[in-house]
Amino acid sequence: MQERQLRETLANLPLADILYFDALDSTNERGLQLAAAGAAEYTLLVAKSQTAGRGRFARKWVTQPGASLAFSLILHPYPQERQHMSLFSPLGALAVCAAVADTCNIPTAVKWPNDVLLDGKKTAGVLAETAWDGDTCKGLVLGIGVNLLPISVPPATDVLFPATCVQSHCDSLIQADLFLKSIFSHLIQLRPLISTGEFIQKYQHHLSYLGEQITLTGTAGEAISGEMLGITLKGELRLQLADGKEAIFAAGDVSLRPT
Ligand code: BT5
Repeated sequence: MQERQLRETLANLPLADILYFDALDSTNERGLQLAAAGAAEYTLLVAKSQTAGRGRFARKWVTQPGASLAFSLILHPYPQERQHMSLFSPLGALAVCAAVADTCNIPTAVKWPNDVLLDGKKTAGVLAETAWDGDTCKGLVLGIGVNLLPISVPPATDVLFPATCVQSHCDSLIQADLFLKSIFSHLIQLRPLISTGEFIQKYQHHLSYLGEQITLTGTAGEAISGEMLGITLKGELRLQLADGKEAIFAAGDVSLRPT
């Protein structure tokens, strides 16, 4: 993706600024620094390559120059959205799903809470982080990484979950700049729904493993198995345990694996 082409493609979108980097440690890391320094809502950071791209729980995210999309968007959640901060990560995932649907004839699914799956394999990941000044939230940084072309897919030995890329499921040629434009356009369309039940309905509609047996792994490595019942209004996972009781898990506490 050439910088000039990207700027032309994104020219008419309501972005405050477009910061393009040939190489960067992490667009989320730089986004957090800029948010803390007062960067405006819808400042976009795009990197061709990342040397320290990251996922949740400090996991590594692989960005392949020329084949992956890696960007972060600075948001300043409105007061009514602040009750729903945990839904920004799914917002990013649903925007990626909608961008895939614009281009390809393949069903998309969200693996709770932040992965986009095509044919059951991970093609995109979302990382929402917040910048704080004491008790004041200085902004939310929504980072999205998408595998576009086949060489962006890391070897199976390097990933916790099977991976794929968008191009492998599409006949038409995927162009990074247009794909980013589509994600952003869907994101701003979906964002007003975040504080409504309609958002949860859309989220649940895309949820993979609904009604299936799954295993959650807690931060201490403990495994919790049960049937996925759905998600709560806050985006927490509802699980029916072996004893028939329902348990609720927040995204920051557990990782999900199909059983
Ligand atoms: C995520 O975390 O999936 C969130 C990834 C967010 C990346 C974007 S890129 C732009 C912005 N800047 C950043 O520094 N980050 C964001 P998580 O659910 O924790 O998944 C991480 C796991 O995904 C790793 O441990 C690997 O197993 C796997 N993985 C790493 N790179 C991958 C890739 N390119 N494709 C598929 N899986 C990958």
